[in-house]
Amino acid sequence: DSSDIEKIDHYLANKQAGKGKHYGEAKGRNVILISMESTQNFVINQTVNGEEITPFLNDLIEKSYYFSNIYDQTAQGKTSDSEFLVDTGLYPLPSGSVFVRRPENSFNALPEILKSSGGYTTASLHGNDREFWNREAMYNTLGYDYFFSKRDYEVNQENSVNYGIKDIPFFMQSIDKHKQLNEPYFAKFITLTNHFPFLLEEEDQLIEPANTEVGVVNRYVTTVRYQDEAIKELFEQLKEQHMYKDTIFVIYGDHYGISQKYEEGVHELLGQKKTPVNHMKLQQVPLIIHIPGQKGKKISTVGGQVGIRSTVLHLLGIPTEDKMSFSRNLFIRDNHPVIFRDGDMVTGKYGYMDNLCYSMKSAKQVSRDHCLKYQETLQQELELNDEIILGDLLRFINSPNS
Ligand code: GP9
Ligand code: MN
Repeated sequence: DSSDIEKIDHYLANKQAGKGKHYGEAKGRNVILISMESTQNFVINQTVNGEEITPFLNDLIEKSYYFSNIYDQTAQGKTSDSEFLVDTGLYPLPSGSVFVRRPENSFNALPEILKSSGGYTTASLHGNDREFWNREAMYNTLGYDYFFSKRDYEVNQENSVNYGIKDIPFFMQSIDKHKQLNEPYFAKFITLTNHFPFLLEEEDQLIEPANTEVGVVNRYVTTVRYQDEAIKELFEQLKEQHMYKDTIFVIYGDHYGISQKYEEGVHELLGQKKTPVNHMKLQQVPLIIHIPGQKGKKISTVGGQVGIRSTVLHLLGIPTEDKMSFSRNLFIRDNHPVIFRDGDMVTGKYGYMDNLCYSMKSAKQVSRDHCLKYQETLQQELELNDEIILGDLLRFINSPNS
């Protein structure tokens, strides 16, 4: 009821005060989000047999804001959880996917905010079926005007692999749909080729597979390399169509690709020891925000995917103080813990995993007190989060007339 809302509002208010240095830098621009399937941060600036895995992204980073310490906060809802984190600034549920469980809720999501504060047209583009992850229903709730899905693409055996249409034909066929959106627009592209078990025909392999003991990891390198090429070709197309300059690009990994079961192969590839801290660091996903014409800057603040929404709104010059979410602007984020759905957490200094506390610097186990002092915040945030989602509490503040 409304007392719950007050309690939550009290907790969330003021946490995001102030306008940082980058406020409004991308005001009025079109927004293109690229959700990169299963893309972990370790591939960035990493070579295999002397070849870069992500040559295009490595170049792009030099002229972008590159957030190099951002953690995957998804749970069982995988891609749908990452979409939820970005659009709502809330955490996913501990089990299942919010997309499937709560499609009728009110969320005051990013597409809705962009529509009401900036007159944006909003769209999601993805080569899978509309029903997958209950996207069709949830996208209505989140405020997407258009959803271009498998049925809107020409998909055949030749241009497909694994889950569906390959990223290059997906982007190439997307341009015509995308071009029709009224400006300013918010368009989300969700890639697909870099999905477990990372299958790719030889003709599409632009890099040799890695040679670790783990086949999954060896193949992963080739599908990430392919995805990098696809994004490069998207950028080339956008430039040709004069759709590049007036846009802000937000490119991020949706969640890990290599599960713990296969992680030895990554340790081998990176020449690192199998330690809890290295495992934790492998949960990082890249976050690249590119505003054409800007100077590059690496931001090493520790944060999570939940922070993407506030960061983007901040750059667009749309205030976030009045928005109910757990999203903290990644440019000015303090030492607030990055919270994982299973109760683990990480700060700049400490990582809490399976009830043990580690120094992120020395990788050694330290007294649990260093981590336990964040427990109250962590529990409070997750509890409030679940109250909001399960009680559909944002409906009380969402009404356009309120
Ligand atoms: C399917 C794609 C992949 O549409 O989003 O789903 P995932 O298994 O990564 O959640
Ligand atoms: Mn995914």
